[in-house]
Amino acid sequence: MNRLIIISNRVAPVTEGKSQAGGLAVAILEALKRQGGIWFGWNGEIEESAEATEPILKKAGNITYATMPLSRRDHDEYYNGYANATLWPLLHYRLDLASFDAATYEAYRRVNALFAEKVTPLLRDQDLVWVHDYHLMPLGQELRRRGHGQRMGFFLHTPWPSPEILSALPAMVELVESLCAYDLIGFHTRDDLGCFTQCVATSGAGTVEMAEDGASACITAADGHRVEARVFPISIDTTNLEKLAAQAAQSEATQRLRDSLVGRALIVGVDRLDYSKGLPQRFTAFQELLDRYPENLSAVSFLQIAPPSRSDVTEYQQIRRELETMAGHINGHFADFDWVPIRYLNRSFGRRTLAGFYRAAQVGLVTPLRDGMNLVAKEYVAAQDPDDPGVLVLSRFAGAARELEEALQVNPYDTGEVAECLQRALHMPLAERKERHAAMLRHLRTHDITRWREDYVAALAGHP
Ligand code: GDG
Repeated sequence: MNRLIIISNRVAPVTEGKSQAGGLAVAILEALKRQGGIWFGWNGEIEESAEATEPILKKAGNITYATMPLSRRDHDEYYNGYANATLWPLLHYRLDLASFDAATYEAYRRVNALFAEKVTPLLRDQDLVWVHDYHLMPLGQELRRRGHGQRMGFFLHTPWPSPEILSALPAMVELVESLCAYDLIGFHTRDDLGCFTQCVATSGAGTVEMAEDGASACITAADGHRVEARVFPISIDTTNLEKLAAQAAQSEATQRLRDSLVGRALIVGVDRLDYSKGLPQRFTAFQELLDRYPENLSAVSFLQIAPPSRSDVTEYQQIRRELETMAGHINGHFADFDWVPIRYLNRSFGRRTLAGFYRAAQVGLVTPLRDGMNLVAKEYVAAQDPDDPGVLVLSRFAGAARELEEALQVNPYDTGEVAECLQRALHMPLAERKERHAAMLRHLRTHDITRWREDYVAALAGHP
């Protein structure tokens, strides 16, 4: 079996079996464990001599972790700069938040070249190389320039926006061309794939032959290289989460949460603190629920868990301040001496604790303005008690909306509609809740993280 070489910006500090490990890290580890291989990327450290440093290799069974530090300058310009202040907002349709700076693009290319240089001595001819996410789009091209002919795949975890948005990016054509150096490019949805193939065609990077079902395309790049672009919707470890949530229903944390609610209904949201997640609009929608349907006063609590992320980037500091002000304002206006409407927590919790919180909530509120997939939506469904399930209110701009058709789907910008759907969710009859939940759970049991990983690796190996 060919070795698998996973390359991602960050190598997750994962200890197997640890409850903090996210689904993606676990899936990657499982793939590596099966095939044997290397996980290469940044170790999270900043060191001035980074460029001269060789990757640190740590072996655990048949997996080698190969990690390296970044210099302060590369961290600022490549990671905080081009990746998170240019590409991330653009890929999420936020032209208004994207900054354009030739120096950060230069750094992006430089770090991709550096990664290619550092991983080169570790590669063997028969390896399968799987590169993850928007930080590393040009990496495949950099590896090809160094003579690597192995099968190479790329998977994009964010949306791919329409060409009208992306054409604002000065380097768009170069980036699309560089993606054509891979053999396989994976997206979450057909919409993303469709937008990507339009970009390929309009930029002249290649010619596109779309499959009839719209789920894959064959691209012939300008230099004649053929690339498959295909939809692989990422998912969760469904059965594991079902079990975890059933156990966590009795845990001390879940019990404490239930006790604190004294019979009130609970709405739950769990998101990295990121402007793509639509949190200010969500807070407004909850406020409208209380305004328009006053029977919810003192009867419903909204628990929003939002661990801070990328806090070096100005826009992330701004949204944090905005949400603190909003939560303070809404609570100040509506709270009673024995009830606080919004419990807004800027911290993370263990997976088991989260699973228990999902299960205790009558409504899962997932309203990103744009999201590649959104795993929280899937986790909320898997964590429900099938005999008395809660209702998922889901943004139609999340990739997950393509699969979770039985969720109450909303336009997250239309806060009035979200408030209405919250009211409907809170009062949905049991039979309807069960029917919707069963259909979604059926889908998630067959379309889980194992299927995602196996489908991708098989296609990468050339055995679709
Ligand atoms: C990107 C794309 C795509 C969150 N808070 C805590 C915690 N989490 C876990 C959730 C979930 C994961 O983090 C978040 O995944 P999402 O998919 O919701 O969002 P992003 O972080 O933006 O992920 C996204 C994904 O990549 C995969 O391709 O779906 O569209 O943006 O698993 O449970 N986990 C723990 N404590 C927390 O407080 N343990």
